Amino acid sequence: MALLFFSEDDDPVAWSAALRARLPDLDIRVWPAIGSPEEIEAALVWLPPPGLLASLPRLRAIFSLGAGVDAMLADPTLPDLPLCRMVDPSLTATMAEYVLACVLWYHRQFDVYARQQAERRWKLHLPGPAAATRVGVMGLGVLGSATAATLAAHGFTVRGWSRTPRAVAGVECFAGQPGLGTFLAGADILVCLLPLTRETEDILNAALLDRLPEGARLIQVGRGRQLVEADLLAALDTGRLVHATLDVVREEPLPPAHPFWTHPRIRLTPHSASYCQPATGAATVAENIRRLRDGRALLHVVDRQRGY
Ligand code: NDP
Ligand code: OXD
Repeated sequence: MALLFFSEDDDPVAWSAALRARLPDLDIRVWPAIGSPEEIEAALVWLPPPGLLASLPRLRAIFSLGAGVDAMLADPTLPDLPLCRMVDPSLTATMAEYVLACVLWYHRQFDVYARQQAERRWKLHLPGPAAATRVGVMGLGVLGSATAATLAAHGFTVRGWSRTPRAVAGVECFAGQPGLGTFLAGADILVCLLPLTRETEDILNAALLDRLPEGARLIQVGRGRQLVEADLLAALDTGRLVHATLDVVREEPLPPAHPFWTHPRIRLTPHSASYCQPATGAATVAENIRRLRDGRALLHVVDRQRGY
């Protein structure tokens, strides 16, 4: 079986080595040297150009190098084949680590000290205990539930919100529209770990931000199109929000003239919150390739109706 590899962000050499260590006979074709398209039966991809997957006549399954598959689902030519997203311990651990780092940064008032330093002001703000900081995690899937559990283990008061009811040890869980208001009212720091779907596009808007406690902070690690950027700027101006950390934005890379670059209450990272190590990610992909060969059910298949 031949596997197409396409990614502008992931290292094809490291992925090929990690896959061959598990499947020595796997024929890996790294884009653009794909040989004959008729020989390719599976694809391991991140942000493939629209139309690429449709050009492979004998393709049987698509494996995403990322957890979120919104970009692939937006390609109208995407073949109607099983689409499997990435679920991997390194992706999960790095996301929990990133969000914990951001929450600690806010809890210990480092955003306040950064502003004070710019003003050459030396003033102590004693933080309360971690339990006094309430963190709300939107999305309690693979990444959200592990992140919420990591924050709770660190002593923060954590609540989570999902589409359907979920249970995470040490986390107060809310679901759907009926649970959203109470969830938001108790989130001093709001973390967005939702997939981008029809329902979650523009979800971080003025109406939602208004339901947060005065002076809340936002950590956006989901997808850029979930945030209404003008509403964020307005909420920062009025003080409804005091600071935002954005790992994802509507247009990536962020255009040079965008106001986020220089905003004193916004901190940016370049879509780097979490990443999948080939050494562990290849285990999931190799297992799915074995299943494909044997005709068994694949793991982590996306529900296209739901959009995630
Ligand atoms: P999962 O599919 O495992 O979990 C998604 C969660 O979101 C579920 O709890 C789901 O609810 C909830 N959800 C979906 N739609 C809604 C809705 N309309 N209302 C309320 N809750 C909703 O995804 P992952 O945890 O693996 O990944 C989440 C997202 O994180 C990815 O889709 C991607 O966009 C982003 N991501 C960002 C990265 C970065 O580096 N910035 C890296 C990796 C991922 P339910 O449990 O009821 O199904
Ligand atoms: C992902 C991402 O979805 O890196 O995995 O954004």
